[in-house]
Amino acid sequence: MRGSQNYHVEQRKNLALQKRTRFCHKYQTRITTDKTDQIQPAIWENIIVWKDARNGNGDIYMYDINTGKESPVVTDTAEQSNPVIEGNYVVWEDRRNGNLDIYMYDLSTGKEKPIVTNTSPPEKPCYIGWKDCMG
Ligand SMILES: [Ca+2]
Repeated sequence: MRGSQNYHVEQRKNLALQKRTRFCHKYQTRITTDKTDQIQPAIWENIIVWKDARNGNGDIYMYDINTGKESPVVTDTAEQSNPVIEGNYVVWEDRRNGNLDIYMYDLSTGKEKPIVTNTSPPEKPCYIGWKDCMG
């Protein structure tokens, strides 16, 4: 009797798992199929951006949910990482100049531009700012 009860409990668990799996698959859409890592996703309205390793280093790619179209945002040979998106602007960390800088891509114009390319360590501008404030 006990073995039979365990069997029915296991059957109910398996059924619940199958329903949950079907539910998840119904509402999930795979947007990348490349064999390398796609990580650090961020989303704004219908655009998803992420760090992509398909070219052998970190790049930034995007996917438009409305069109189903994937496209590169930046594929520079240096490392790009940690993308964020808001409105038409994609912003990320970029090592193309040998240290971490911040770059931006404007979706409305298709233009990329550096935001911060200071070669100093991040502590130095803060320290100079502090000294300037103190006179
Ligand atoms: Ca890159």
